[in-house]
Amino acid sequence: MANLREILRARFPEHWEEIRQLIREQGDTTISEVTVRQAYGGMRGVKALVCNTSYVDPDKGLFVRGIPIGDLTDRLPEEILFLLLTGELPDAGGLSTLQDELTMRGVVPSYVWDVLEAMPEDSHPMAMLSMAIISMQRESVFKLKYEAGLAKSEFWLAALDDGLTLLARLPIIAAAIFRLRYKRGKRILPNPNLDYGANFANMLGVSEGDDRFTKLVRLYLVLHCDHEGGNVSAFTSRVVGSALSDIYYSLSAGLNGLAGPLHGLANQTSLKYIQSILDAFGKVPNDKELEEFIWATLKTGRVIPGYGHAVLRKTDPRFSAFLEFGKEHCPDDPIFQVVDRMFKIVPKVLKEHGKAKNPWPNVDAGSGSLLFHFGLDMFDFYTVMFAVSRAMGIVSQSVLARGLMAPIIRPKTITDETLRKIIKEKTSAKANKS
Ligand code: AMX
Repeated sequence: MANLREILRARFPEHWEEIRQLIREQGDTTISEVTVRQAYGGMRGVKALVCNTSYVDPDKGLFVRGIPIGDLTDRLPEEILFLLLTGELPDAGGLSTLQDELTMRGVVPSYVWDVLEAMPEDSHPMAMLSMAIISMQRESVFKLKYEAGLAKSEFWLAALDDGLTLLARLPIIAAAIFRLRYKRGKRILPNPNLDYGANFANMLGVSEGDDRFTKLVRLYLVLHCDHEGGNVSAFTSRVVGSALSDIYYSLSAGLNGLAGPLHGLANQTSLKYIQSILDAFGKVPNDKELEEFIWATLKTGRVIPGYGHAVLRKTDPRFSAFLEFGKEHCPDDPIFQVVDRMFKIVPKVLKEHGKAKNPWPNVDAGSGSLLFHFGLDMFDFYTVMFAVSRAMGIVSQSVLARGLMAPIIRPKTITDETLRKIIKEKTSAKANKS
């Protein structure tokens, strides 16, 4: 039986030695250069960090440990977590051991409910989630053991302990936020006989007994699990974790970034936009009407939510998976029909508009419409769903960073003045050469 900890314990020293050797032999080899545009442009495309949990191919989308995300859509979220951490899918024994461990750790301390209940009624659910996570920091095993003099080679084990506890608690906390924030009644207790995704679906208390909703929640958790290490949430968590702040601090920080409109909030904005289309026309608009609506949005200087991406240059396969799900399970839903029609119209308009480097849909273009169909009708909550899934990637990246002794992250910044000086020196050196 492949056990998570045994695999990691065997792998880390070997992997660490490989990295050390590479640094010894090739440490000065250049892998990326930075242009002026990149220095001012959010470091887009600068290859300056290694992330092994996943990779985003601009044309093919997300690969989790080398497997295209489209080939993982029938897997359970727990299998994906195992894959993210170890690089391999679990066998039946490895899966059930992990599931048992998550069930065992899935107990939320009562003070978390006190914290959430004390928050103002109009708090954003993402602020509530972040607050719940940070309130539990006092329980960090990493922090306790570090203070007691934990050996560096054992950092990952304590990080994994914290990570699994957090992951086990997150769906329970997220579902409770949904029920508390939107006055949906009492919390629903976790059911130890259900898998991670089914349990989350059940605790939300919508579409009860509808197998399609359970499938959607599992799919949602799988598709959002990770997206390399340079996106805002993963990168933020990574930077915070590199100071050896524990996973409670680093996950909470990363999720604060996920809450931004250009990142994880886009699924909420995207559905709001779709609803505004339905409101404007009182029906699903035809192609011509929709095209005019899209142009009108662009002319006011706004972006089309759910379209474009910093790395992707083709349709996001995660969007395709949701589209397929919608076509199978709710083809007659007007909101889903707008999603489908936008896919036909928006890329054409964005290409003509000529600004966005990627005119194709990202994951957020369709996910909200499906959640809405099954009764998750509070848009503000969608980023929390995203967060529960993305936490798997962030926790995995953090365990790997500790296992591979990642140092503190500290890139160099320069002033406008220094930058101009560098340009001047380069230009005159070039002129002298010719
Ligand atoms: N609609 C209209 N214009 C868009 C656009 C869109 N969907 N996407 C990009 N553009 C514009 C940009 O605003 C920018 O305009 P500017 O030069 O006037 O500032 C120009 O095209 C170039 O941008 P880019 O290099 O193509 O994109 P980026 O890497 O700077 O940003 C992203 C990427 C996702 C923030 C951007 O495409 C966007 O705002 N999309 C809409 C919001 C969204 O869907 N976000 C979700 C992303 C996925 C995620 O993290 N969940």
